[in-house]
Amino acid sequence: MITLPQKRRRLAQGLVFLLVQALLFLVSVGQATAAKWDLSLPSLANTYKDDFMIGNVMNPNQTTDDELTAMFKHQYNLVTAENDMKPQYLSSAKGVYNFANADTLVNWAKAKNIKVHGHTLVWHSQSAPWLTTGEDGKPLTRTAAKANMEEYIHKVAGHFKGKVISWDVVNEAFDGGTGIPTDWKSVLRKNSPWYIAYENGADKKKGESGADYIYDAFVFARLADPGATLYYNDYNETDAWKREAMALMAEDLNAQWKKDQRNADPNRLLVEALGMQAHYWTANLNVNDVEATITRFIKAGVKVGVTELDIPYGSYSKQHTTPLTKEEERFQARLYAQLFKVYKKYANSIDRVTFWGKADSQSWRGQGSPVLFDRTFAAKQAFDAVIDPEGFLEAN
Ligand code: 9MR
Repeated sequence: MITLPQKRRRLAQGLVFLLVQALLFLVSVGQATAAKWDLSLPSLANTYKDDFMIGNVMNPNQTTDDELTAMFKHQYNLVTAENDMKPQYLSSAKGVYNFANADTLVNWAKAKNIKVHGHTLVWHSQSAPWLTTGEDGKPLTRTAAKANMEEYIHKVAGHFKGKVISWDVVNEAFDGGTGIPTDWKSVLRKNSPWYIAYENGADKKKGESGADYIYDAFVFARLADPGATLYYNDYNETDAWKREAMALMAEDLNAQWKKDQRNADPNRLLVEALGMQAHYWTANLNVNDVEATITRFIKAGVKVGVTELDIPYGSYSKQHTTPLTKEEERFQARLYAQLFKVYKKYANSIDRVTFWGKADSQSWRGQGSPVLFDRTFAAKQAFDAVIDPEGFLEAN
């Protein structure tokens, strides 16, 4: 027979037990998910200091995060604004410029001695209509669009002069190619508002076309900031047609620049580097295609940049949505190791390798767990693979 005080005591003991269990559970969950950067890891930037710069993206609101900043400084020596230097954010209307957010990022980088890559001056996407389109919604004429472009690039590249080391002058101008092109202009994105405006008033007899906006953009960027290395940047750059189109374009525009009276330095190219965005998938990344692209670009006489690297698990049509198993992580890591072996081989021609995301939880393709650090900011096998590609491939 249990007495009432005994019952109360047992109830109290039971409650204490439950409380302790709940606390232990919360602590273990907290430990498992508390995201924390490990500053004792080897440094990516340091590992590759004799090969190329190592970069990643930042957003201005992340610059007040001291832990993140310490990690960034430890791992990277170059930063790209993930969004805030895109035309849409810098100029919403003619004559209106807002540099506040971009400046926050650039000043943060300067204080930390991290170099800045500018992304991007001329793009069909994320750009205010005033540049290319009239208030009536109709395309501007070639002459009007050119004047707006000159004004925009003069203003923006002028503002960041001496503060960025390089610019993606034109981003993603190609679209829809299949076979290997012999004329790069034939595979341009014809529905880009820039292409459409430049086509409006083009004198076909003189050989003018919508494609001319690309040359103008590079010339305006060179004149506005002669200190910046000028890039053309695109994705799916390992597709045979696009690789060829990008290389042909660089060769053609550089030949045109040689004869241009505005060219003050005949030894300097206009399109100095081709950016491989490197948004890959584990299911179909073929490292031989990556090497073929790098060698084609080198043959075109330019430098190469790996500008937005990530490798989500799966493929575009079959996306992965759960955290990776150890085996999936290993598969992904092996691809990172193979890529970096190739990058090291061509290090003389590669300026930089920039990752597009610091941790899986902060990536625009986060579902596929695409980058080197997981959702708790712990280093994945991919990190080890990048630090020591040969060693990783041997052991795995
Ligand atoms: O990572 C960027 C994401 O935050 C933006 O929402 C998106 C909007 O277009 O742009 C992403 O960055 C893109 C980059 O500027 C150009 N190459 C492709 C990248 C992914 O779309």
